[in-house]
Amino acid sequence: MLSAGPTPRVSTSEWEFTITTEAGQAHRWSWSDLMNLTNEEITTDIHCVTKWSKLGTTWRGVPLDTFFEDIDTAADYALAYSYGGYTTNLPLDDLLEHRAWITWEFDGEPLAPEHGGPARLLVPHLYFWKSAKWVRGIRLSFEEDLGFWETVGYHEYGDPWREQRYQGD
Ligand SMILES: Nc1nc2c(c(=O)[nH]1)N[C@H]1C(S)=C(S)[C@@H](COP(=O)(O)O)O[C@H]1N2
Ligand SMILES: [Mo]
Repeated sequence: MLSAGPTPRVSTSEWEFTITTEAGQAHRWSWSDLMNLTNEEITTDIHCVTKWSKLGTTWRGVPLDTFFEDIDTAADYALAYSYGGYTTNLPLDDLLEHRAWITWEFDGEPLAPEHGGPARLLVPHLYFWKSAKWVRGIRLSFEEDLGFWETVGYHEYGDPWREQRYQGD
């Protein structure tokens, strides 16, 4: 499982990132907004559900905490969605406390389109299918809407340490 479809080509000039609250309020960031936020370097291991792991990968990005600073929400769940139509669900808490980032650099280079460029979600403490490439936004809700792989039987949470690959694991 790498990409569930063709690689979308999204230029930074058209790229936008939107967080929509459960009340339907939309907050948007352009590429230049993103570049103006304080970013950080992230060094982390990543775990694919098909058993490979990559140790000590380096990324640059903005923690989701920054985007959520001005967002008024009581939602428990988030659905990340991408250019190209991919979706994946996560508890909102898992996006906070510097555990998730919007990233655009991998090993010191701009993120290649195949790997989610211009920007992808990075949530290294969960299986890598949660790290939506070509991320376009996050929708918040009180109920958990399942994403692309979760709808076809992958685990709704996906903790690699508990090997939560499939529903019921
Ligand atoms: N938009 C989108 N994001 C996605 C996927 C996808 O198909 N589409 N696949 C997921 C899966 S299953 C994996 S393992 C990783 C692969 O990331 P990579 O291509 O950078 O290795 O992206 C995740 N994010
Ligand atoms: Mo995967």
